[in-house]
Amino acid sequence: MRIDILTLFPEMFTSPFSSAIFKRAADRGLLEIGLHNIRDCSHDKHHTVDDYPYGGGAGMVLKPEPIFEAVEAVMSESGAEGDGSTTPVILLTPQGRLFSQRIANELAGHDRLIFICGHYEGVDERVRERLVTDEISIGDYVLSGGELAAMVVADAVVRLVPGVLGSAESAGDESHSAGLLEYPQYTRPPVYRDWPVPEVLLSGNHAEIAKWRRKQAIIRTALRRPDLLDKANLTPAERRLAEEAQKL
Ligand code: 6GU
Repeated sequence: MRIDILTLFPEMFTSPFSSAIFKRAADRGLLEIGLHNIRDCSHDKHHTVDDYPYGGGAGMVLKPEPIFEAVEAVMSESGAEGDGSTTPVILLTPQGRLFSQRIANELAGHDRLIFICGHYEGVDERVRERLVTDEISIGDYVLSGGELAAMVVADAVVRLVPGVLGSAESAGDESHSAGLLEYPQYTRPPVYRDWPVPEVLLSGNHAEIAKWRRKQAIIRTALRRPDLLDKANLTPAERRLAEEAQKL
């Protein structure tokens, strides 16, 4: 997978991208990241990237020319996607669709992604209308720019690329992928300060352990994120368990 990121602050990405998941993916040859300073595509002598909004009002607006040129440069650098589908050009903005595991899965199906990090009061609407194919927000709060959001989205997507996670990990069994929160986890010691690990986990009975974990995941989801239960695949007995948990 190749991810190109257009930003006014490329240096924000250097530390996160040189550790953990991103480093691992790059070291394995599964990820290439291109960081591009939008300012490099501004041609006037002051390297202007923003301007006053037409119609007046507070704040500045990112100009269209540097963003169009940066995307066009990146696109022609390495062409379209091998599978013929169009490369998503994603604007990170609080006005976008709310990011989710489903969207992460969707994006992980592409060979290439282009992220544009919005800033200031916004970007010229022609960027949205004529260049961007998707707009994503990571939640209902306001960040000062799209950079941290781009990192969040990139992390969630990159870990879904086959081979990035070790075989021991794998993205299949964790929170949200089954529509439920993850079950409680324990490791050694078996008793810490009088607090024992649940007996069943030490039993070696894998069927019982799987049953216990499923039950815990349902109870935890019912208590913390009942909104997720509607979309979770529960048997009638599991639905009753969830309803009982919610009464507690
Ligand atoms: Cl993608 N950008 C900004 N500036 N704020 C946000 C966001 C994005 N997602 C949530 N808040």
